[in-house]
Amino acid sequence: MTSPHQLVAAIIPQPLRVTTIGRTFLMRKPVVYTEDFGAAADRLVTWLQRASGTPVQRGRVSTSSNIVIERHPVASDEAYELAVYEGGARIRARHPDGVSRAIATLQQLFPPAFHQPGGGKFPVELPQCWIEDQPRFPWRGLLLDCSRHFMTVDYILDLLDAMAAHKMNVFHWHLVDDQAWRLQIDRYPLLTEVAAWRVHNGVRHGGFYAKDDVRRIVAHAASLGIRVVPEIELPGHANAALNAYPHFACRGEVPPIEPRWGVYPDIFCAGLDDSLQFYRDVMEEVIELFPDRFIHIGGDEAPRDRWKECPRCQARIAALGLKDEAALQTWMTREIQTFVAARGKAIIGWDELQYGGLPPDSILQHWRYEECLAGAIAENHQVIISQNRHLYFDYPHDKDPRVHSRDTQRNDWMPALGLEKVYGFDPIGTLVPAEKANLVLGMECTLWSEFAPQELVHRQLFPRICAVSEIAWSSPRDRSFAEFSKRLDLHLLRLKAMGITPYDGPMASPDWQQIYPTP
Ligand code: TNX
Repeated sequence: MTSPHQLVAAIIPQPLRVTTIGRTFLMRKPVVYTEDFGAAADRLVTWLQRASGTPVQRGRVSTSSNIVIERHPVASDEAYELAVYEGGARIRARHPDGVSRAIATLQQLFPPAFHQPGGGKFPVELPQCWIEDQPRFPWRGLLLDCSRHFMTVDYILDLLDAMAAHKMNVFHWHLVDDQAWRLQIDRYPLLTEVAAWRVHNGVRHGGFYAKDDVRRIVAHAASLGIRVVPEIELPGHANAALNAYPHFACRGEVPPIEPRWGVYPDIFCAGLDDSLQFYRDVMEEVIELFPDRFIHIGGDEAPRDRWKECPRCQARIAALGLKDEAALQTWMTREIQTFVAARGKAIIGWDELQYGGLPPDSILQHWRYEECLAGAIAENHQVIISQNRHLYFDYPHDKDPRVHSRDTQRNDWMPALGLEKVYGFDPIGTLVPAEKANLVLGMECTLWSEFAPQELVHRQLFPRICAVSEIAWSSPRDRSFAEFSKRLDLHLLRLKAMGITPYDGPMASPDWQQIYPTP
């Protein structure tokens, strides 16, 4: 049994200030009351009902156990105050996002059993406490690659809940890559009829997100205070889309869709007006579906060899008076960026986008090339830190010989990334000079799924995402891995109750060579 005092001492991510008085409060089935934050209150009621298996009411403050949610001028939209006292609990925030973060904290004050449907019981003993909290960074993201492996809508909905429980607030949805295009686009039906599927060793793998699926995911995320940023790669990582529409490729033909990872040579032909029109059409439908101000346009790993030999691309370079193929990529990016900007949207791109100069208002997501990060910062662009050596959760947790020796595709480019290394990462003062810290919007961990079909995603993410939630949310003062590890021990009970099985030491990994033999 965990005591209420242990629970309040084991919140992840660590709040800014926690004051306790060593007393507890016995909460009977509470009444949830709010004047301003109805949707958040409903969500809390749903959680309490699921946890306890009994109906919980919204209503007037009357009983001896209340949970009250009030509007209050705290420091920022995500900031909140939470008190547990002799009459119940009180949440104060100025915005629904702050209420969402407070609920995540309040849930952790309940015994771990409450995180399992039907696992909790009233009355329940809660620690009396006073918590003031606000995030370090406004952007605390997770990239989920649903292209290399398809993930179901239900899986994503649950993952959003797990993100909210850790106060993560950006779901970066990687929907397009060489191995599949996953987003329904009405004007290009072959994207989901052809480009969402592959056959390997006689087995068909794939799936796509219909517009209604997207709307469900965006709505659920919004209810949790999570933004959804779609990524539509431009002009590279396009082999799947080009299988559906090969005439957009420089040579008019491309290799079949297969689980061969890495960088593919065929990208959209930049000399073809139809390629640009394709992206404009796609963006129009993307803009309709995703309310967030940002659209990620990739821009990474786009080899330009085909453009060098393509008469149409060369004609475009000549007509526009461009210096080379790199300038052609910059031009193409700008065409699409101005198109979305006219519709009120801004773009995010990977490091490589910086080589051609970043469009105004755009954000750089840093994964690998430090000179690009430095360049973006020098030009006062905002940046998101996803540096691969610390935040790529497709990398193995340990130097597990059973993974490393067998897995030739993976050996060279995926160094081991353990929990302590993640927790010890701070981009400020290392990657970014302290005087430019204000340009760091936040951090995002990535789950590229070449080696992680859905059933392995939890194992790759947890518990490393707990560490990221803390380095991105909590103040870096007094950070100690030993102390975090103690809190994590208890936190693992919460995860277990949520049905999440985290990584727990090396295990025999799937034999990828057998599953995906090198062609
Ligand atoms: C690099 S990060 C990629 C992805 C891969 C990942 C594997 C980036 C912009 N491109 O396409 O999935 O490495 O770790």
